[in-house]
Amino acid sequence: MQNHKPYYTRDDISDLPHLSSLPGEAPFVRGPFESMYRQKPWTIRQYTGFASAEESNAAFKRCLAEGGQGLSVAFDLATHLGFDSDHPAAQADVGRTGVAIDSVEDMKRLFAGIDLSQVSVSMTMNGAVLPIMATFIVAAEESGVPRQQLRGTIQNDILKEFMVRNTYIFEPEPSIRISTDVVEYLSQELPNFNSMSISGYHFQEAGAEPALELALTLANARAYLDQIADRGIDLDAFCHRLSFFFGVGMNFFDEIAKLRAARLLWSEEVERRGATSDRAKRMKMHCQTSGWSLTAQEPQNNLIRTTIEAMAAVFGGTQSLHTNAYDEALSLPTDHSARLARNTQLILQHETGICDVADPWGGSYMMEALTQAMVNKVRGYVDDIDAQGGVIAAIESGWVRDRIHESAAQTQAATDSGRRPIIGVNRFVSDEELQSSTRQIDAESLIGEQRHRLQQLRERRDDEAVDHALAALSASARQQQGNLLALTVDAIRARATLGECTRALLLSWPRYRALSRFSPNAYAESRRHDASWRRAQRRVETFSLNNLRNPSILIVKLGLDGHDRGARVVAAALANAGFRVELSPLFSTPQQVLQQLHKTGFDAIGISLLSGAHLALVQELKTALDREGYADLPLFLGGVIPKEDQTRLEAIGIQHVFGPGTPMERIVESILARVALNATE
Ligand code: SCA
Ligand code: 5AD
Repeated sequence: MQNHKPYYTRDDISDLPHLSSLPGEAPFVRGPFESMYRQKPWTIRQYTGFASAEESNAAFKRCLAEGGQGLSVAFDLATHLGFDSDHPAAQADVGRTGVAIDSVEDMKRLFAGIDLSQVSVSMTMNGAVLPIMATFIVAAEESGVPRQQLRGTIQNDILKEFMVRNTYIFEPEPSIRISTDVVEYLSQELPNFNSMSISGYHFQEAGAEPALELALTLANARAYLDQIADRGIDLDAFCHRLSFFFGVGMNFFDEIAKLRAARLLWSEEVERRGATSDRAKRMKMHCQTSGWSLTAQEPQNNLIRTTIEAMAAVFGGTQSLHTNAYDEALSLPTDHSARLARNTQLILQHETGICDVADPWGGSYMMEALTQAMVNKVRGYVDDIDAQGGVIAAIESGWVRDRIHESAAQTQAATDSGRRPIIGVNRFVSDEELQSSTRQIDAESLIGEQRHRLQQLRERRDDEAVDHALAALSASARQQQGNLLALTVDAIRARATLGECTRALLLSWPRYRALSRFSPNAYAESRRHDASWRRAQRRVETFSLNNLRNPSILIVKLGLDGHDRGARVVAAALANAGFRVELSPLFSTPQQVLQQLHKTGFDAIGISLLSGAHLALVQELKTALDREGYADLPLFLGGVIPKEDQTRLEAIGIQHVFGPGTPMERIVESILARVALNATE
């Protein structure tokens, strides 16, 4: 998979222009700072958030007490999509993948007892960036911290939401206005706050290989720079508040090369646009080890994978790092697994001497050659995007989603065929079941609590002031005037909720709906000659000959979970095996699933869920199916499902749960066997 030479020599680096630069010097291949980790090691910043503001606050404090150096907030999906916790569409997802925030009161409880003038806070928020940034600003204001002292980062990278992450609310055009309003407001009001964290991580999680990840990140960054320049913001004064975010997977050498190449390409880009200061040209980045590389089988192996990935991030010169917990292929981290994940970084910082030397790989024949190869490959992708008219055109044409989907499907095919070894999954598999406990979220009492708090907020506030502020927000959207973040801060200060601020904008800008698609050839190209895949295909063929039709399956994404890499790869594999496959739109309700069933019958339904909301959502769908006469329709489930939930899911009516790492032939054969049973009855 990694295309490396057996060894490298002086000839491989003889004409590389970047070789003579030092750490802290343009083009910053060797790191953004001269002293690097000797002066300040990277920030240990663990992504954390679940259930209520209080529970997450306790986790933040534990995190800081145990050696964490910055905070990084994970919000739940309801918050991401602009729903208050009492909204009917959000019920199954409240508090599951992050903390539920409805108002400034929740935000104040989230940071109670934490000094925001001292700790920098990153917030992964894109779709609902206006109300979340506003609640943070007002919470700090009311706790007495001046805006100038607030340090942190808001992700505010909406383009990649349309490409992969899927937590958008509005269509691309208004969404870009929102993100640029946020940049403009923060550049004036919160000079120490990074107003965008332009993300490659999510491309990697969705399946992109490192060069594609970097190319898409830079393409998005260029689109943002165009917007920022249009507002007349001076790049020299501002660029250092654009931050980057990359995933680091198991391609050890290439990942280091990617981070070095990223700095070089960014420095060139900013310089090309006329900026001259080093501060503007030096790229700063956060990294996260790869969630996709973690396995549900023998989860403790993930500690080892994460350590290796963390080392690549540090050798690459990251400024901030999240190390995944070993149980993340099963559920959110427990206190114990979160502690081990953090200790991975503490051990690297304190026990290894890694912080003593800046860019220890500098000058290596191999690393310098790989860095240049990465630069060249990325430039090639960026040229492809430019040739299509830029990144927005490439999103609209489906080019981006198709490239990532192909890359994901090829990786899955390489894993299933064994060409890409994964210990405990396709090599050296162990039968031993290692039980590890998982974090449980008591969503029912959380929703009750949030409902109660929302009621209290609405009773105590001045409704007229709220209506007035929300009307100003709607007007600004309609008339294309004013700064949306400034107006949202006013509304939030008057105690408008996150859902209300979102609704005020939805009056002018409808909710965006995307189509999900897959390509049947993406998976199987490289498996044509694999015996086990051919066998699965033959079984489907036999079914089709016997029944004079192909078996069929509807793959559905339920609730607010937008992670669709798995659903699309499974759809591609099943289609290639000979199934007739349809993929439901993201965020489908049971009602929409029934409509699809009424329109075209299916032999089975495959549900994909990574949000932890499986028990409630599967039950809801099953009840609807039974009511409408589909009680016999076999249901399958794939995703991040803790072992202890499997019996309950079977009792609801799930035939089989497929965890991460299940080979496609096993999925095909087990669905086919069940469908065949129905067909002969
Ligand atoms: C640092 N400094 C130095 C130095 N090292 N100065 C001189 N010499 C050195 N060696 C300075 C910096 O310039 C900066 O000052 C200050 O010290 C703080 O250091 P820093 O390097 O900027 O570190 P930090 O404050 O931690 O900021 C890191 C970064 C920021 C810039 C990358 O954006 C960040 O924290 N990002 C985190 C993003 C995040 O957590 N994302 C989670 C996504 P100045 O500021 O004055 O320059 S999780 C996700 O999305 C995945 C899951 C999902 O939901 O999909
Ligand atoms: N807390 C901790 N880690 C999380 N992740 C996602 N949500 C949370 C959370 N609330 C991590 C997982 C996942 C990646 C996207 O981020 O590792 O794979």
